[in-house]
Amino acid sequence: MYQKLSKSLIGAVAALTMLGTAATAADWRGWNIHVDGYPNTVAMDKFAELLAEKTNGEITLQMFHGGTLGSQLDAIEQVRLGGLEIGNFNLGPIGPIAAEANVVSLPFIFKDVPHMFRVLNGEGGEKIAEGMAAKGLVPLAWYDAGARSFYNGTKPINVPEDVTGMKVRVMNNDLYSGMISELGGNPSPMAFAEVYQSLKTGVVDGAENNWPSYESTGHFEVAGFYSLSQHLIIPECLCINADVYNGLSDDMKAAVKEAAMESATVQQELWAAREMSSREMVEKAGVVTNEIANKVPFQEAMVPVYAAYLEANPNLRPLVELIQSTD
Ligand code: GTR
Repeated sequence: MYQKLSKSLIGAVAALTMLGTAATAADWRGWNIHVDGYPNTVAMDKFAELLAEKTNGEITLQMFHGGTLGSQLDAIEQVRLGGLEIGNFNLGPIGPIAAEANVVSLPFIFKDVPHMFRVLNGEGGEKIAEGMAAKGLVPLAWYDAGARSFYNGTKPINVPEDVTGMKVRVMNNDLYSGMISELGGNPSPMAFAEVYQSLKTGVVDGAENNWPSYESTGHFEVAGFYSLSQHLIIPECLCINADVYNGLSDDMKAAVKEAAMESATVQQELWAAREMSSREMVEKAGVVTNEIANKVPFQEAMVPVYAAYLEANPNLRPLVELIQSTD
């Protein structure tokens, strides 16, 4: 009898302990739009691995790649509301939610990618992060997404007039629609997953993206002229739901942040290599690339886009000026 009781007691204690673990441990779910082998996909898997390691298994993350959990716009909402904990997002579609983050979507605001990272790693990055956190999204680390350029199926673009009358897919953000309109084109905001079919069937004439996405989506197969306008250099975030992050102990916060920073290092290294290999791959497949000798007319055409942003957000003029005056 005594033995029986003690056995069941041990069992009960064990069950309680397990329950205790289950209550403190967290199983997170993460969203990513990209395919297997893409730098962001590899880096997000690395993040999941490091997270488990650095939290001694207290936090685990299941990654859902390829946009299987929905479009980027939906996923951003999900992470803000807590339906998902983690996402790798481009700051483009976050801009309409957090005006500070929208500053990176002003065409030609960054001179190049190193300039963007200098801004992000300084006061500008803090301001952007604060704006995002206030809307429920905490950026844990920044990913590289290179520069975006125009592509289409009919001709190289050399001057703004070449865009006139062209229907161009953009991400959901009024600044991008304004950008295309100012060049005389017709903007068509659309989810990433729909672009291939739209280019193929002529619903749009062109789009814009970086080398790796142009290649990984197969857009190069149906829009073979890539013109190096490099009009947008938009960072991406490894973002977490603000309540989830703020609810963590300081130790856990540090572990999560560390895992994110290390995954960003992995991403940035893979990114540099993939930009080159993607370009090489599509050019071998027959893509015609052209440099744009004079980007000034494109930049000048963007004056009304800046004016609209500053009119809507007069308080963010110092942020724009801070970026412009950062070396
Ligand atoms: C890619 C980016 C994606 C998505 C996509 C798009 O470069 O990594 O997150 O924003 O562009 O054009 O929708």
